[in-house]
Amino acid sequence: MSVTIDRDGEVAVVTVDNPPVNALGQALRQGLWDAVETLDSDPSVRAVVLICAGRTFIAGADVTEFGKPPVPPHLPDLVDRLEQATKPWVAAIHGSALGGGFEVAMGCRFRVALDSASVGLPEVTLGIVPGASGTVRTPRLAGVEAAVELVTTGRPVKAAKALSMGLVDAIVSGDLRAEAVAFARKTLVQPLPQPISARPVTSPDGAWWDDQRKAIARRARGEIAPLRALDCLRMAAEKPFAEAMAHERATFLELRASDQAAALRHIFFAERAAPKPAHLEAKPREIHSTAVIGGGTMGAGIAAALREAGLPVVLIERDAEAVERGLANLRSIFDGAVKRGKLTEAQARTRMEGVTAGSDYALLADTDLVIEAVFEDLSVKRAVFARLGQTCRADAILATNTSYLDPRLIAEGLPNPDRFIGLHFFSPANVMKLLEIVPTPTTAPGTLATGFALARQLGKIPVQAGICDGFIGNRILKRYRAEAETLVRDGTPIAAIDAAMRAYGFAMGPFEAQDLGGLDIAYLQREGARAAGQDVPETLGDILVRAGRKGQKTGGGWYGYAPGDRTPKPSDTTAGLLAGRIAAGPTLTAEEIASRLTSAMAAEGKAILAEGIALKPSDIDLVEVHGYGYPRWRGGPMFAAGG
Ligand code: T1G
Repeated sequence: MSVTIDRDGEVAVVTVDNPPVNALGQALRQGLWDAVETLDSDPSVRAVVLICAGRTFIAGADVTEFGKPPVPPHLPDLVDRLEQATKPWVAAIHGSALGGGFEVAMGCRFRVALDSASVGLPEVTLGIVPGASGTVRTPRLAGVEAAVELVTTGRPVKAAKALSMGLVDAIVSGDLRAEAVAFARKTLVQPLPQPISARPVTSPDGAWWDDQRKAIARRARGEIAPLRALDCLRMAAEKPFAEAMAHERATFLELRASDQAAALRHIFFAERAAPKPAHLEAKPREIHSTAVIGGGTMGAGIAAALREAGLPVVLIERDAEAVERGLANLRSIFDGAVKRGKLTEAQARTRMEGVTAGSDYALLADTDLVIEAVFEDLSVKRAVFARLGQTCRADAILATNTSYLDPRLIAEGLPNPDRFIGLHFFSPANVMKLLEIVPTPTTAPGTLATGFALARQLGKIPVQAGICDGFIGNRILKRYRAEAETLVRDGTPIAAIDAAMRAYGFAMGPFEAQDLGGLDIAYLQREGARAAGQDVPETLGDILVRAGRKGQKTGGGWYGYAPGDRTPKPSDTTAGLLAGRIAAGPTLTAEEIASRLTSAMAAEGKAILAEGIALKPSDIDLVEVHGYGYPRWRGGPMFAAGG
């Protein structure tokens, strides 16, 4: 860690260097404090530029210090000290100025950002609120509305938007240091703006705040920090600076010690550890060309994810008609992104231009990576790999997107099986961040490393899974659903179970989710297992599917649905079909229901760890949070169970 000072005439340049992300640990806080003191007492210095070495401006307080007792100088005091400096400081921002980093920038009189930079206050994503004036100075800098959006969502904004919100004073490109020094020089010939803490703030009326609270509560689904952040922002808009600062600090310290913050820190660090598991030593293969076999929902989603990462894609389907359908699926993904403003028309066109489609496997003769995403049937998949084995280079990586079949059986007879691996994407594959990586006993370390490298290239969270029925995620899902059915058999109403899991933080309960996805997927899976001679007991879901109730797509499943309406309604038909299987039982509270189901997930997780199907508990938590909607602020089933 270093804080160095050099000069450009009457402008001093303070450079912070604390890899990897210039986090504001105690040493850096002290270094900056000393720099302010030094420069304040140097009459030859008339302005100061604060800039960072490395890939980013200060990315926040050092999260690894959160469990330790706070050591001075405390960040709020450092920000005040910067603001009281006798010379104007200009924060020169590149990469991400986040949390305490943006608060330090607000201690400076001006903020100049590189056009590729972003700024934000993501503290709520760590279960806390900004703790060094983020909720108090931001409304004074950019207005209450902008501050509420920035702080309660925790979403950073790009430089252009930051300028329009008033969060930065100028955007520059090219040589940030030179531009910032020039900007600093200009400030010397114009009146200085007031320090942010002294600027007025206008509070919207009570109704506006109430509307914000309702909207944030709906979005938060039990997460505390966003609503506490709103309280701090209102205090900042209605009370004097010092009073609001005291409130913010008290809230920050309270939430930092909370269970939700501990859970969110657990997920934060698990996400950062996931792409580089300790056992991965081999060098990954470089991937410059890819192909996807199958243009259905999963295939098109995977092709879109590969295109998002800038990789050229060959899309293979069995015949011309299916090829057109595959291209249409892909096109509709990009068109949807244009409609949502995520892509421009031109970007969508470029995405499609990078796709070659056909049914001739000869197109794959020189492809680096091929991902199979055809119908979930063993013989169909084996036929695909037989052709890939004849066509592709011996060192091409061949992957299957199977979610239930045994990858070893799919790869049976494949020449050079060391290049084969399971890459289990989640639907929609271009959106869902989770990627289960499933090596077989013959998968080479280099192939496994390539799977992880591909995840980084696609911005996915990779989790290595062993081979068993459903790998990690679907196996736990099966246990979760079975436990939910047991509660129904014991007399707990379906709607009460769904309500309990929504109250726990899930977007949907187990039965609503099945009705949305379709009960027949798991049913066919069970029937397949029964046909293979496995003893799979009849489930309540089987009874419904056999009665034609597959969910929303058939107008009814666990619930009933009015035509054109997706609102689940208790169904007499379902009650009638299941009547004989349901016994009267104790009425459980929502907490008891949630505890039963999440404990069952954790118990299955324990078994998965014991069998070596998952390498560590946090991997299971990442699977559940990024693949199955487990509330992030609960930390995942293993963390929630104290694992
Ligand atoms: N503290 C400590 N370590 C951090 C860190 C932080 N704030 N941010 C990142 N790291 C580590 C990370 O664990 C990893 O370590 C390495 O840096 C690279 O990270 C008072 C209290 C900046 C956008 O929430 O969003 O300020 O695994 O892989 O993809 O109000 O890191 O290599 O050992 O993510 O290039 C608010 C969190 C804190 C920002 C870079 N700040 N960081 O992304 O790299 S709370 C944040 C990020 C706060 C004040 C409050 C991202 C990044 P390792 P990486 P990246």
